[in-house]
Amino acid sequence: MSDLTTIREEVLPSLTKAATLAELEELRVAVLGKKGRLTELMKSLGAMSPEERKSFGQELNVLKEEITAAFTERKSFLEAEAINERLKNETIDVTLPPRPFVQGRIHPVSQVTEELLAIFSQMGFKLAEGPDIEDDWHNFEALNFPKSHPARQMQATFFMKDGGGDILRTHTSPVQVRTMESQDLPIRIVAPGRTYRCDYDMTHTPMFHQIEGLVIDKSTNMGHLKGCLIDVFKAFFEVDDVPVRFRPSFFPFTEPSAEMDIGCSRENGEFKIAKGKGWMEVLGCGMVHPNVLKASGINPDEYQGFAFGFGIDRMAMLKYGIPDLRTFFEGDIRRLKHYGFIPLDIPAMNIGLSLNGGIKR
Ligand code: 2NM
Repeated sequence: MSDLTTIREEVLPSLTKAATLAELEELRVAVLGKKGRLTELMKSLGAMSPEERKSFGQELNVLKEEITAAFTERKSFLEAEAINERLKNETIDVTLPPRPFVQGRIHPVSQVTEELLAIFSQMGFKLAEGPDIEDDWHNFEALNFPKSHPARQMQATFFMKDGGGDILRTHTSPVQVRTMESQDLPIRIVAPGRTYRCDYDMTHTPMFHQIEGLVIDKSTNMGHLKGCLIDVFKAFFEVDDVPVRFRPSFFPFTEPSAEMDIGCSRENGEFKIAKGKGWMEVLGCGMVHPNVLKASGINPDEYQGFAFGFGIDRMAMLKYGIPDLRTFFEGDIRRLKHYGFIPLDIPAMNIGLSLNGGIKR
C-alpha cells in the first residue's frame, strides 16, 4: 500500500515536470515498461490471496490510469510545444515577393536584346539564329562583297587558325542569308547575336552585339522600312515621337542603301531624344541587293525586301547611360550590380519594356 503512495507522489509530479519527450518516455518506461515499478507490482498480484488481490488490484489500476492520463496529457503538451518551436524557427512566408532576394542581375546587353525582341516580335518578326563561326560564303560571298572588299582583309576579320577558311562572323547578316536559303517566303525575321571584328578602342571591342532585320515579300518597299524603323525606335526609347532622318549610304548587300540618324541632345553627357538639337547615326539599312537575293535562291524579279542592322551594345549605352563600352565585357560583378536588371522584370510590350528603368530595388 505504502508502495503505491510513494509511487504516486514521486511519479505524478515528475511526469508533469518532464521537459522533453525523451525524458517523458524514460519516465514511462521506468513505471509502465516491462520492468517498470507498476509492472513489477502487477506481477506480485499472483502470489496474493483473492481478497488482497482484489483490493490491491483495484488500487493498482486506479494509479495506472492516473499515471497514464498524466503521461498522455504531458505528451500532447510537449508535442504541441515542439511543433510551435519548429513553426517559430522555420518560418517561410510564401506570400512574400521573391524579387528582393534574387541576387543575380541581367546584363544590360541581354536586357536590351530582350527589349528589342519584345518589340520586333509584336511587329510579327520571328527570331533567327546562326553560328558564330561562319564560312566565306555566308559572311561575304552571298552578301555581294567583292573579293577585294576591305572588310575581307585580315585587319577586320578573325580567321580560324586551321587555315580552313572559316571565320568569326563580322556581322549577323549570314543569318539572313541562311534564312533566305532555307525558309519559305515571305520572310520577316530578326537576328541578334555576337559579332567579331579585330578592333579595340574607346568605342570598339573585338566582340560586340548586333541585331539585323530582314523582310522579304512581293511588294516590300523603302516606305515600309522607314515606318518599321520609326516604330521600333519609338518603342525602344519609350517616347511618343522620335525625329529621324535618312541619308544615302553604301553597303555591298543593299541597293539603295541608307543610314538613319535620330534627333537627340547631349547635355553634360546625358543622352535625350530631342528635336532640333543634333543628329546621331544609329543604323544602316536598305533594299536587299538583287545579287544577294539571287545568291540565296530568291527570284529578284518576283521578290524584294528591306534589311537593316544596328549595334545592341551602343543602344544599351544610350538608353541606360553607360559611358564606356569596354566595361560591358570586363566581367566585373560590381558593374552588373550597378547597371544590371532584375531577372523577373522580363521586357514585354504589354507591361513595359524596362520596368525598373535601370534602377535597383
Ligand atoms: C546592315 C545595313 C544594311 C543587311 C542586309 C542583309 C541581307 F542579308 F539581307 F542582305 N542583312 N543585313 C544589312 C543592310 C545590314 O547593317 C548595318
